[in-house]
Amino acid sequence: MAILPILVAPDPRLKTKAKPVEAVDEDLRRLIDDMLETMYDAPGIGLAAPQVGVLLRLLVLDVAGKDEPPAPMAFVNPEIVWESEEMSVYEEGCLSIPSHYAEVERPAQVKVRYLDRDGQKQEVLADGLLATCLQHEIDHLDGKLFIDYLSSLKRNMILRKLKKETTRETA
Ligand code: GNR
Ligand code: NI
Repeated sequence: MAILPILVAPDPRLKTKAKPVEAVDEDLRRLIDDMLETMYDAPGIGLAAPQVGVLLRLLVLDVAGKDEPPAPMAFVNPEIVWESEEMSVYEEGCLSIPSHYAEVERPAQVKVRYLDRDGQKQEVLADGLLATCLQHEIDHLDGKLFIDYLSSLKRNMILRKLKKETTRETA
């Protein structure tokens, strides 16, 4: 297992549409395990492959509460096949946008079709934090970040700050 470096915006790889996974094999399962270890270490409740520089349609998450046992999940080639008309608002953060948080409105429920880590077809009807997190992660696979839902004024303010911090670190 390994902890992978997480890309921070603005990085062009975070704006790129990821390609479907072609085979759920041992190499992919190793990547899934490394992504889970990276997510728990961060710590975060979700992580999409493009955030670690791998442009594949793959994400991991664990939305179990503090007092619950860990519930790691992996979604390969996930697709939203239904979304509710009802919307819900969550305060979102992103490991690729450190220290910035904002309320985002999304469908309250979604049905997602995907392959699990054994390559088996699965479907989940998600609500609550799982629905929000799945949509946030699937957005990453399409090169979309939660700041893309904010006004351009707020988005550019955040991006300017992140850029400044990155320049300082590499100076
Ligand atoms: O750790 C995370 N928390 C979070 C909180 C609200 C909505 C979405 C998320 S996902 C985020 C980790 C991350 O950046 N995943 O891409
Ligand atoms: Ni994110």
